[in-house]
Amino acid sequence: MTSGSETSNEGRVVTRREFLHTSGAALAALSGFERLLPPWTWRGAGAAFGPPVHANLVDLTIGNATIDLGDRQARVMAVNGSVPGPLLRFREGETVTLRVTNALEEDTSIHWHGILLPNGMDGVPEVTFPGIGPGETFVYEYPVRQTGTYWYHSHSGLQEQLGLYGPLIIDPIEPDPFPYDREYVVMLSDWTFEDPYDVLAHLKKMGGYYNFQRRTVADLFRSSDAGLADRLRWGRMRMDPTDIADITGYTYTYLMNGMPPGANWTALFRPGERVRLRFINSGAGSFFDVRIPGLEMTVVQADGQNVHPVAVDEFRIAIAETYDVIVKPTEDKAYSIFAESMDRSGYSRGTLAPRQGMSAPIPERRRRPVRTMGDMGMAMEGMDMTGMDMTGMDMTGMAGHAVPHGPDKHGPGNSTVPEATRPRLDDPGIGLGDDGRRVLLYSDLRSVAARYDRREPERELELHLTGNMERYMWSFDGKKFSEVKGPIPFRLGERLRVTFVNDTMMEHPIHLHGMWMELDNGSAAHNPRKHTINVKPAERVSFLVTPDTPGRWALHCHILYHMEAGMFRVVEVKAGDVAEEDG
Ligand SMILES: [Cu+2]
Repeated sequence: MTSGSETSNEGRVVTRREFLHTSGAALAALSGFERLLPPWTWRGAGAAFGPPVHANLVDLTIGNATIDLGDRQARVMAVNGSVPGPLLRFREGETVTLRVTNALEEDTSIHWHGILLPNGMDGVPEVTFPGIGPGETFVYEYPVRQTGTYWYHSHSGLQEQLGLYGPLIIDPIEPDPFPYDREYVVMLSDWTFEDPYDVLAHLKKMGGYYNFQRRTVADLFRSSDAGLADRLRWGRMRMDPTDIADITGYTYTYLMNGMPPGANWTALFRPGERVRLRFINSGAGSFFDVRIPGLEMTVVQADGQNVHPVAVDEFRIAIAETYDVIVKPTEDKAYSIFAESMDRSGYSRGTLAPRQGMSAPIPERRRRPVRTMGDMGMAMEGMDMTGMDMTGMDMTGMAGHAVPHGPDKHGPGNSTVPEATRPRLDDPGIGLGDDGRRVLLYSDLRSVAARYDRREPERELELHLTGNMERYMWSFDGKKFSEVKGPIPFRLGERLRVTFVNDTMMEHPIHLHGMWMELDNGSAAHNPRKHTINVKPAERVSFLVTPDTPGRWALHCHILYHMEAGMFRVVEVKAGDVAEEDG
């Protein structure tokens, strides 16, 4: 969805003046030396972003705009007039300057998601800088120390839900270790015509407000007494087994590069070419399951970091994650790029095609998944399964090593406590893995680069992900951000293991700013580096980290409404001894 702008013709160099013209009044000047890429890098994708901004001096303006979204007009907040905002391309090793002007009547900010940079450039209001006031310009400047697919977004209130996000790509000096002939960004997101603060108010009033997929009474009584026992257990947990996502297709329109499914965003290819698709989930409240029926996808990058190739039929992309895949369509026909929301209440869709105007069948949406005993952290041993309807039940990991939870000390901010928690790295996730498709697992991810810090952790830290769905309270260790006294201390240069324990029955994609989390998935020296780790219900998962940049960094759930509700902490990296953690 562009702000009524024309897209540039394929293969033609766009002059600065034309670029300004196409981007409308709310747009800032594109200054500096513009090094436009070869046309193949953006041909076909231009409909979403216009030409990429490949410069080390960039002006961005955040303002209100009205865009077409299917047959409706949407009032958005946009970067340079479009949603998503412009595709920024940097080169490894250069220092970039981004002048961000606020044309809104409220404060704003931009955070460069997954980018390692000096603390003051991270763009989180009240943590790393004061925010950008109306009419002000903030100048971000930082050296580019990494490569890969990333994104940027507002870190102020719920602005991200209104359209303040865009893709960011860093080209490596040495080419990536996998060949491809062309590439596209595929940015997935969600849009609601409701005011995001109304959405939050609805959720606070009733956690299941947008969940209309509840099992009917007939469903519940169809099976047996065991089914009834199951229902009573769920009732005690104050959660319905069909609560997969807080916010659903009831209010959301799912977008691909800013376009609703009917607009059919299209990426062109010539048969036989290898096409790199850079998937980014910039949704505020939606996980997507991505597949391209008829094509195998080879995952080559996760969170911007090269991984040993993994061939899959489908992958789940949590909020804020990125995955790069290579596909090789050989036939002269169209393929659907299908991104089904995790709760199956809707989808985002586009097409890979040899020519514009083509489409392929859109897959049927699958049955909604149902939360299981495993998600509740129920130990299965000794339970009488006789007469229980096991259909759709997830037994994955049941044989795995489960850790008894112990007493809950998290207070009213935590309404559920799993009996046992365990790693779920081999678990494809709810609703996946039982239909014969090869689905990407976290345990499949093996970093190409070997770990640079081989030390064993000298310190360990455990953080519980806690919540109360009914009251829409979300927190770490039972305390929302407004209730904690100080930051979590990290010592500069230490080797630290952090373990997340998910006490809730929802997935939480946890993002740590300013440093890589080395996901401990059994790949040892090749554990993948992640900026966002999706933690499944009743899961216990660890990462290792060597904090190398001083300052206060945000740690939070990337479900926008969970973060706003309080699932947010600050980590402070500084030299010297680590004080007792402030409980
Ligand atoms: Cu969350």
